[in-house]
Amino acid sequence: MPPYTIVYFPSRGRCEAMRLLLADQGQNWKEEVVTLEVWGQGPVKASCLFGQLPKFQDGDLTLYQSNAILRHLGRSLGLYGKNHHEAALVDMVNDGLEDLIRHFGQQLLRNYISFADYRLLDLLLNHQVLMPSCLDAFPLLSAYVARLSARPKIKAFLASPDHMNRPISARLKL
Ligand code: GTS
Repeated sequence: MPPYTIVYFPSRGRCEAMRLLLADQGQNWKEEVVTLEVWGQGPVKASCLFGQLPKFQDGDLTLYQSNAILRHLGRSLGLYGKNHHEAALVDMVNDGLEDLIRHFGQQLLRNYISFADYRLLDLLLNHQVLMPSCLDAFPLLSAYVARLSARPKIKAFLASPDHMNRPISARLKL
C-alpha cells in the first residue's frame, strides 16, 4: 500500500505539481477522485478542514492546503535545499512563483531540484497547453521546461494516461 493518497477533483489543478514530484522521486501514490457531483452533495466538503480540496494523506497524517503538502513532501523527500539558507530561497521561489514567471531569473536554473520546481514546471506546461508558443520568446524558460521534462520519470509520467487523461481544470473543462 503506498503511504500517499491524493484526494482531489478529476483534474491536474493544484495537485499536478505533487504528482510530478512523487513520480520523479519514484514514489507511488493512490488517487481518490471526488467528482463535482459528489462534492455538490455536501458531506465531503463538510468533512474537509477548510471545506476545500486537495486533501493529502501520508500514512496517518492528513493534510490540506496544496503548499503545505508540497512543503511536507519537500521536507520528507529531501527537496527543500541543503540548509536553512537554501530552504528560505526555495520558499521564496515557491511563494513568489507568479511574479517569478514574469521576472524569471537565475534562481530557477540551478543544479539541484526542489519542490518549487515541480510547481513551476506544472504551471509552465499548463501555459503551453493553452498557448503552445508562449515560451518561444523565453529561451531560458524553454530550456528549463525541456530539461525537467526530459528527466526519465517525469517523461514517463507526462506520457502516461494518468497525466494525459486528466484535464487541467475540471471546472473550466480544459
Ligand atoms: N489554498 C487552498 C490550497 O492551495 O489547497 C485552496 C484550495 C482550493 O481553492 N480548492 C478548490 C476547492 O476545493 C478547488 S481548486 O481551486 O484546487 O480547483 N473548491 C471547491 C469549494 O467548494 O471551495
